Amino acid sequence: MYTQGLDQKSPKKERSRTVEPEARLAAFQATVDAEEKIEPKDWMPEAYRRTLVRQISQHAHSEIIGMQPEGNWLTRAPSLKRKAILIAKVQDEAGHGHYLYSAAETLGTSRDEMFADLISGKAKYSSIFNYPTLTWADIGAIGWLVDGAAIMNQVPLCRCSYGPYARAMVRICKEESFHQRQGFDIMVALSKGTAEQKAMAQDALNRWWWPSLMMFGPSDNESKHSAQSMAWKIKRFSNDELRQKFVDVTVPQAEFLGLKVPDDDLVLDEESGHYQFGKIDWQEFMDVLAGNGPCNRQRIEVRRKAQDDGAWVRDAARAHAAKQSAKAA
Ligand code: BYC
Repeated sequence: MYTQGLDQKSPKKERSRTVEPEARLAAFQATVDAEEKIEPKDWMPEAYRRTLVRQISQHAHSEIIGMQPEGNWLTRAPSLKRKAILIAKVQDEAGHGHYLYSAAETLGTSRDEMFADLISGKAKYSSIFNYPTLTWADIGAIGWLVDGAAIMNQVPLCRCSYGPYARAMVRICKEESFHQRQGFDIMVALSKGTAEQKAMAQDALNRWWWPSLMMFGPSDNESKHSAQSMAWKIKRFSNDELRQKFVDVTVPQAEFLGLKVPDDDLVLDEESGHYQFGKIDWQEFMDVLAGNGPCNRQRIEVRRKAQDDGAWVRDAARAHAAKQSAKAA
């Protein structure tokens, strides 16, 4: 479904001779403004293509790297039921990664190139997955906060102007909603549990709150891509708008759990109905993006090893495909 654009001439070759006349750009923008989808074989400005490859591949990498902090608890989940649910969730993340890589491939970038960029550190993935999962409550906090933030960010992407990305996001968002509910369910169980369990839930909230706010990206005045991405209807809301929506929805949930959001400046502004929150430590965000978060090196190393260990499977699949096509010929 997503590979229909791959029988075109290589976009890379076209790139160097692409002239983008005003009329074509205007027609493209008119299509976007009319809320029509851009499909792989449609003409698109080169910068639009590059922006999508950057964002979709970063998104795919986040799903794949995001399996690691959660996978860390698969063997230690507190019951068979919790274990089965967590396995299903981690498998979903793998599926999301695959849909997204497929969507990015329709833009003429191969999966091998994207993997290489992840392992070399050229491509980013979400900052959130560079933090460790120290206790079982972290699995609850990831589902509740990280998937909660992901849903806030990703539901608008179902209306993204690029068809394959928008369609992939529909199923992803449905599954993310289930993930968010399972995380909240863990937090409810712990919050209603023993004093020790409640303390564990509070500790997880303390450690995951601020990194979750950072997931939405730099504040609007620092976000270099937002304006153009919004004009192209790739993004529908700015980073700060989405962050605010997340805080407004999540603070009452923390109150329901009887937990304290670790922000002394958090206050409900009765007039606007929005929560005002404290300053985000953007230096920490920049450090994580620069590769110096608590787990950056470990995450990439695990990914690199998985890539190397899987080489024989790819070789076998290629050999099988060659044999089949030789037979057919
Ligand atoms: N982490 O101009 P900006 C998930 C980068 S959820 C790392 O605002 P843009 C999951 C940004 O790439 C997570 N890097 O950029 C959940 C750019 O760098 P480059 C994944 C970040 O693109 C649960 C620079 O900072 N979700 O998958 O307009 C379980 C300037 O930023 C971050 C998505 O990827 C960050 N937090 O907006 C399992 C959703 N924030 O490329 C899995 C799709 C910013 O110029 N992505 N940067 O070197 C988006 O919506 C947007 O790309 C962002 C950033 C909101 C993340």
